[in-house]
Amino acid sequence: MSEQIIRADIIAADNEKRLAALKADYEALGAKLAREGVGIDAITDKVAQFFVAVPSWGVGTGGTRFARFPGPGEPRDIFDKLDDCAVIHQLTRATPTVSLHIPWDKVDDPRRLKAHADALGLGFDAMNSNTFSDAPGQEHSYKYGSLSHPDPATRRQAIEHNIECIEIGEAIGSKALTVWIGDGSNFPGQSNFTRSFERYLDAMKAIYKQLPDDWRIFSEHKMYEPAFYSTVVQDWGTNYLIATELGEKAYCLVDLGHHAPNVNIEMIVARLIQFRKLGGFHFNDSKYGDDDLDAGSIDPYRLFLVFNELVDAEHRRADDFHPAHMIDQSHNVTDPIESLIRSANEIRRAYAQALIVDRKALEEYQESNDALMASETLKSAFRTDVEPILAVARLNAGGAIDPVAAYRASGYRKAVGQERPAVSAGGGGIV
Ligand SMILES: [Mn+2]
Repeated sequence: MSEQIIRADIIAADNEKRLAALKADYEALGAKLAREGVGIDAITDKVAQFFVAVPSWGVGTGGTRFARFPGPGEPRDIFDKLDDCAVIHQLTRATPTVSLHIPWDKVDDPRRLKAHADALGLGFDAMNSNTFSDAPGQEHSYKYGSLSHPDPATRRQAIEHNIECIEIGEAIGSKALTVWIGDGSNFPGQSNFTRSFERYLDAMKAIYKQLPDDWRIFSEHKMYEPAFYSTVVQDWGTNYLIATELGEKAYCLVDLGHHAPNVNIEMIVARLIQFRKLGGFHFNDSKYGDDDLDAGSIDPYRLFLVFNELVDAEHRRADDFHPAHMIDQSHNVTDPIESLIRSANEIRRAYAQALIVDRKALEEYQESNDALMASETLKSAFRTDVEPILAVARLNAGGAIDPVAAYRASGYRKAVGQERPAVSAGGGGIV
């Protein structure tokens, strides 16, 4: 039995207030879905088995390029971060794993991380390396790049850091490494596109060689920022080339915020699935750039359309299809725990809506060129309020019917605000 941070009676009391209404709503939705030939309990079971990893850096207050406004009770170290992650999972039952960031989450002995996570009933998802900022005391600076840096010693240092991330990951049960680099240039002529990419590929091959057989490596593309003219791994095409060059354990990671506005991300997802190179996601939402807002908060339809591709792939049993689901967000004006609870729910909502799409009808409309009804088939699923399904999935697994309400009722933020004195560091930020 894992340690429960929020008292069970607080969750039970909040659930009790909402139970009768939920039962009625679930029954009504069940009747509606039954008329459409969909069994609600099967959907609820699938939703309950859908999980998404929380980023350790997401539980601290992030910031912008201009300022950071710390909130009360911010985690002081990775152990506090794991406690906050456990609260999210306890209430949502959707986030049993945490994705770590090295060196932000580095401790003297990784077995301490494992022991703390075990006690909380948490596991670890992909490890994230950091060669986009300089750690205190490191010999070579990443100001002008890391894995693609012109200086071989700087590249070597970046390679070794990634290998260290794998070693820490092995000690705590992780099975994947995510590599995102900030390498690029700010001005035309500053760097040679071809030589930079050659150096990057060579460095990634050196990391790949050290990857255990049962691990995967995810490369993450991003159009711009911190570099504003060119970026070495700037789009999914380059990312696909990387994954192909490296080998069968290499996959592409899609961060929803790392594309130009209006890019058809769901189509990128479909392409990567088709060619067996979709490694996973960093879920978040954005309006202008890499805004790192809560998943589904700006464009829930886009999130649904991404999940429509995932469920389509699941439905036709696509080859080598087992994407990692992770959140990557930065919270500037909300309580990070509340934002992550909301995102986990929104991600499950998109999944549930995609599950109730009438795929047979959709295919028939596609084959007969009935554009209106094909589009309407998706819209009809998207319009369905699946909240009762999400709430019952949480409730049956021991979570909260309304996780944000239960969290607020628990007074957790106030309590950790008293226990944890404000710190200036802590490794938040936008990645
Ligand atoms: Mn990301």
